[in-house]
Amino acid sequence: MEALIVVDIQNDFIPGGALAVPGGDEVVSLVNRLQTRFGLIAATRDWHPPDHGSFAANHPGKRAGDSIMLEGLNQTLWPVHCVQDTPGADFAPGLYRDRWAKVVLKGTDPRIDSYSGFYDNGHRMATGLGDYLKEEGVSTVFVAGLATDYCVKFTALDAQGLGFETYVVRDCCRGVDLNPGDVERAVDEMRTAGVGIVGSAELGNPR
Ligand code: VGL
Ligand code: ZN
Repeated sequence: MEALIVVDIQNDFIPGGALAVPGGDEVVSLVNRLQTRFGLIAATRDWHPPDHGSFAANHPGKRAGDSIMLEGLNQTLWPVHCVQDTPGADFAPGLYRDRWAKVVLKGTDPRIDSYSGFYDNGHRMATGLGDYLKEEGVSTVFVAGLATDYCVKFTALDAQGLGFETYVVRDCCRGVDLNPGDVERAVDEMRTAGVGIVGSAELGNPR
């Protein structure tokens, strides 16, 4: 059984948003089409409290792009984004959500970030997505969305680590590329871990 995981296609990650991913809006129509070929679709939603530790604004003297240690983990600092119950945390306009079986919220603990849809960055707490997919009989997952070099990458690596046969649908993702080459390196890292890198065109016809 196959499932699609739609990662963080939210207003703050598309152009005009607080943490805009270049071309992030382009994935909306691509992912809509991709969804038609899956019987089980889950989505992740970045969902931070205002006092989240990943926000540069919560660390006096720090700026977005700086790194700090947060509760023992290296943390890249970001602009304030995807704050719970704000428009930036809404899903992007036009994104089909009617067939989503599950939405997992992540990044809700102010003390730790969560790039993966399965675990926080310290692998301390599970979101429940892994157990859910296993209960549903899923053995293979496809990952698409934003951003290739953060939440897509860590979601795919955790899926692979949990024993799912894992693919990233590369043309249905866009990356931050904070440092040029980050997206390319993320793809290499995923491939090395055993994640398949595929294009939506090679996935065959919708069914
Ligand atoms: C993301 C940075 C911070 C993502 C989320 O969805 O890739 N990146 N929060
Ligand atoms: Zn975030």
